[in-house]
Amino acid sequence: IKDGWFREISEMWPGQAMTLRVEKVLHHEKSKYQDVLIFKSTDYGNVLVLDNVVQCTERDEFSYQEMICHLAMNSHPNPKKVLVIGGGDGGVLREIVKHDCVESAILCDIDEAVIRLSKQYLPTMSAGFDHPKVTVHVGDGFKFLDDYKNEFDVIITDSSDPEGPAQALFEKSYFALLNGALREGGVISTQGSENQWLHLPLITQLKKDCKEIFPVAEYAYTTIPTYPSGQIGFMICCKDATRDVKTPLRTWTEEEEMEKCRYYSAEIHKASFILPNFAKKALQ
Ligand code: AAT
Repeated sequence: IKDGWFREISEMWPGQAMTLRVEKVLHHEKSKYQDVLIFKSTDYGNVLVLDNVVQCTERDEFSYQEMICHLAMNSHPNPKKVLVIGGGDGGVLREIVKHDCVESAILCDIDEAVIRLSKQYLPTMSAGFDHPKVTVHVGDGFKFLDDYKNEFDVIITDSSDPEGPAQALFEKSYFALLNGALREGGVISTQGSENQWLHLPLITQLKKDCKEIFPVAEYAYTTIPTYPSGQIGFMICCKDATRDVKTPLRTWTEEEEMEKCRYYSAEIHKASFILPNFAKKALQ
């Protein structure tokens, strides 16, 4: 923070940086795994920053949390048991329990500080922790997954970027673990290495790795002002070779959609897999 502005300078997006005006620093600590900063911004509400990278702001988080969740959930005919790796702010949990078919949702984040501080400073997201179907586990997602075989219908990896504690969650061996932990017909979604403007080589590699493990592996994206270049992508993969994840299997009525979601809709679901030519070409 300099002259009242937070600047997200990182080698992951060379030569550019998101800046947000700070109204007040609410909390700053070094946790066991990362530097954790929470500030109140002038225009984006409260902001969670890990190792100098914006994780979420109260104003635009819904576009990411809804999409990473519902793209996967609505690509499954009847998800009952759901796992979130990362997602310590609780926002993805909040979205999962919007599906009445869910019987249990487990979250495994590496850092108790993120969970604790989200409960204090990000109440609209951490509301997800209060649901009776939710269980929380603090630990490394990679290690946690290793203990489960043939267990989950949907697994959502809401992880930070590939630098720092989340590095292993972008490796091919991680996708093999995900595949093993899924039940028949299971679906995953993951934070797909940031975005098309900045990380095409990374995304291409990620898609290739996923394709070697899952019969269905597709890239989708959402728009979000406070992530680098205003977009972030997801890998949506399925164990069932006949599944078309680009078309929602289950839909809400338009009225329910409007009431439940501020970004996601069945139309956006389909549209989010359509890429501009430069990206389409690279990912072919
Ligand atoms: N929904 C908010 C967005 C996030 S949060 C990422 C979470 O992943 C953090 O809470 C962090 O503690 C957790 N995490 C990191 N590594 C691991 C791990 N190995 N196991 C379990 N959890 C982990 C993502 C923001 C994306 C940022 C885009 N620039």
